[in-house]
Amino acid sequence: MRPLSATPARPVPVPGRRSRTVTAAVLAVLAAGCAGASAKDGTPAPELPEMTSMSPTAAPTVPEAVPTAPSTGSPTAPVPSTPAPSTPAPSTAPKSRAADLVPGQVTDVTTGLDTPWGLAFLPDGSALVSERDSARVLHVPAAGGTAQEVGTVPGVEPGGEAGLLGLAVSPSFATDRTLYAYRTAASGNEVIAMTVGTDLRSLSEPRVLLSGIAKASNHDGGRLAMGPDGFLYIGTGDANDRPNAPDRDSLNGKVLRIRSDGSPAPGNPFGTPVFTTGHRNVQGIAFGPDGTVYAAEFGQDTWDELNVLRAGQDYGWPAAEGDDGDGGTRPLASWHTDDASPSGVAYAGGAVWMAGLKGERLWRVPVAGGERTGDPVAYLDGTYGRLRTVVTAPDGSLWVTTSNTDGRGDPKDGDDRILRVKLVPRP
Ligand SMILES: [Ca+2]
Repeated sequence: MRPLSATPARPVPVPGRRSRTVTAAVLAVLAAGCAGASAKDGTPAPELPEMTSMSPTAAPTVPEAVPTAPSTGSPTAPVPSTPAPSTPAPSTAPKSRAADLVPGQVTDVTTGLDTPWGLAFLPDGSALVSERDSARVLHVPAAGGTAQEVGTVPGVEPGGEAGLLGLAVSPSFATDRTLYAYRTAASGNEVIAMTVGTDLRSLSEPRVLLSGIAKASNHDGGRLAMGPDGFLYIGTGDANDRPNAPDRDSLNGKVLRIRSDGSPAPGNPFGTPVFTTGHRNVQGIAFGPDGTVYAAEFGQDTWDELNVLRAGQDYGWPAAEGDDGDGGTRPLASWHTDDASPSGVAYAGGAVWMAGLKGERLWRVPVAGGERTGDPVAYLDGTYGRLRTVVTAPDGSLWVTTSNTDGRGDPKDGDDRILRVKLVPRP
């Protein structure tokens, strides 16, 4: 068991970069007590001496972290059956428990998907899922089973990491039947809205809400998330053009926030769709119960990030990556890119859950009110391959999509799949 794992397994390959690890970062945060808070304020790295003095091999925190990952994080977890057999997984209402839930039983919701990307729940607990390259939207029953095609989104030009990406459902879906999607079109990335047929077997012609997001073979962002404020949050990438990220006039390398008609949300810091700046490639956005906005982004070669977003703040890219470099709001947590490469995030049970593609694991980051309350712990490590998207279902479980057919994975029988990860009280 290795809660903060893999980083020490391999030397940090980037010459000239400080070879800090997640473990070291966590050690420093724990040792410094309030260091997490100061780091979040972007104060210049007073933690450095501590980090370098505490080598990752000096592992006083490891024994503390291990018991927090009972039977779950272990790669020995049996495939779709219970990784935590000692946990009886009692009621179906973990939602009522405010905090400290951990993975219990893992089962298949559906299989046979082709690079699933976006996932959004409907009011009845069933879900819509997008396929990146086929541009299809599929309907998945709440109880699981075969995914049925709703329709194919026109005008999608897949390629590399681009295609039909994030989905979000209108808060008034029961009456307006509106589905939002992020698509890569000929002219660039766009946010569109469509009306879903009452039989869940048709989509209207798309209405473009927001365009002008540059596309590229990589760094297309693409995550959509409906905020508790009723506005649509959009994670974009720098489109392989780094100066986009800090540029307030560019929609790339940003988190954007718009109304349902595509206009900037009131309260946006610059009177534009831009909510936050200085991101490299945001594919994960989630909201805490207090409305805190969490977002994950891919690092270049060194540090992936989980950030707490605040309107108008700059998150440092490209001048900073993780805690390295100068400027920008510091991340809440960072990981070596081998251990995470994070796409989707979700909030449930006192934690942000972050799906790792290259890391092939699901990270649990305990949080409260935008502060980290403990060490990140990995679950499902290596068990299901690349993990793309995680969303909290209406019943309080997590639905997690694999991404082994995306050209970078090793598909097994039935891939790609949606997993249901039941959350249970920590034993
Ligand atoms: Ca950053």
